[in-house]
Amino acid sequence: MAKLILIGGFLGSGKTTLLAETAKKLASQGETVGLVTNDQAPELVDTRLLRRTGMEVAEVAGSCFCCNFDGFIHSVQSLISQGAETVLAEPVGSCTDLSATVLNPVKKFHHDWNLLPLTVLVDPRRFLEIFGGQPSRMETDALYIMKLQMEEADRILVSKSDTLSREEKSQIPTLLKNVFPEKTTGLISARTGEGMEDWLTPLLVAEDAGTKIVPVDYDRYAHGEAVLGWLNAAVAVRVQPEDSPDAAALLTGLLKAFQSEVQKSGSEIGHVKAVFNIHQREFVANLTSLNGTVHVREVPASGDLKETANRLIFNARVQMSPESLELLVRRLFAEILSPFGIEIETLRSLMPGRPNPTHRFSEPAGEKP
Ligand SMILES: Nc1nc2c(ncn2[C@@H]2O[C@H](COP(=O)(O)OP(=O)(O)O)[C@@H](O)[C@H]2O)c(=O)[nH]1
Ligand SMILES: [Mg+2]
Repeated sequence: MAKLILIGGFLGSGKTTLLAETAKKLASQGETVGLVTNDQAPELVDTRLLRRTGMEVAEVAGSCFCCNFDGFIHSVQSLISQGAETVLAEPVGSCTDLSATVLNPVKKFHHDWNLLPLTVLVDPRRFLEIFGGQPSRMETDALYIMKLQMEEADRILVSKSDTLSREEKSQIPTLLKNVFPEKTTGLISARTGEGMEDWLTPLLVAEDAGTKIVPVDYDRYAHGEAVLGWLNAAVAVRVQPEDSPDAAALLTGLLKAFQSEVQKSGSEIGHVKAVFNIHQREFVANLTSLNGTVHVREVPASGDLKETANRLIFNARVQMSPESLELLVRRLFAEILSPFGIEIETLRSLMPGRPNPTHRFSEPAGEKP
């Protein structure tokens, strides 16, 4: 039976990174792994990053898994038919109610798959904003989505444990036990591997998938999603073969300029991420909060995964209107990328629509026969 694992959690919580590390770990044990990414629009940084694992990646773009359940099922089926023994799927970060709308429908309609428990990741800073009394710039209904994600989870993992102080490393597990006494919770770092074994080994033989369905106020959920403007863009960059621009500096400049512009309005950032390919080198950038640090790194390009086009993929989810977000991004592209001839191939900015799930179960589906 093919295994299906969903790893949810809010924007920037570390899902894609954990998916990639889990996929590599399972592949090293001889398992064939397939991956599913998900977004409201095409041109996904995540898909590009996960293809680097060398594993098959299917993309459900244009709608979340719950609102396009058939598209999700089709992606999983196609990966399994190509030989995947385990499928790892990453739902949209602002998505919740997955137990009622995805896990339980899968349990009911797809007995031939081994559905494993729903893991939800939470960024430690956001966790401390919600439960540790720290101030938050995030809209209350976006925080409501994060709370629902944790409440419906079968496993809660506070991510990026490598960034925590000693005090936080003891404070967070205590808070987790107090708030979610009945759940399996823990700390994890996909970067150092801390907590990976403790999470994954029991997960692979667990049977408690989608055990919790929580009441959801869809007006608050829709509002929490709608406060985030969404933008996905792909830009062709014209650079002469003899020119060797400092791509890392350029990408850092772009994200820092973006950050300081957004800081003027104080709008919280969910996640800004970019992949920049230039002269067959690949650079990845991330920013996961308004006052966070811009991280840029070069990732080794190899063999078939070498991207030959000089191209920037840019994804931003920010608490501002899609129109303002688009104006800002177009202006910054023109200013910062001005040393090159650029051509915007695609640019979509949108406000996520009201979630309208294909199925919604009010009770967990019965046990497998
Ligand atoms: N320090 C640290 N950073 C991490 C870890 N996991 C993810 N990140 C960083 O957090 C940011 C968001 O990660 P990503 O996997 O794209 O999150 P997603 O939006 O939930 O898919 C990126 O800059 C990652 O490099 C971790 O375990 N430790
Ligand atoms: Mg992701």
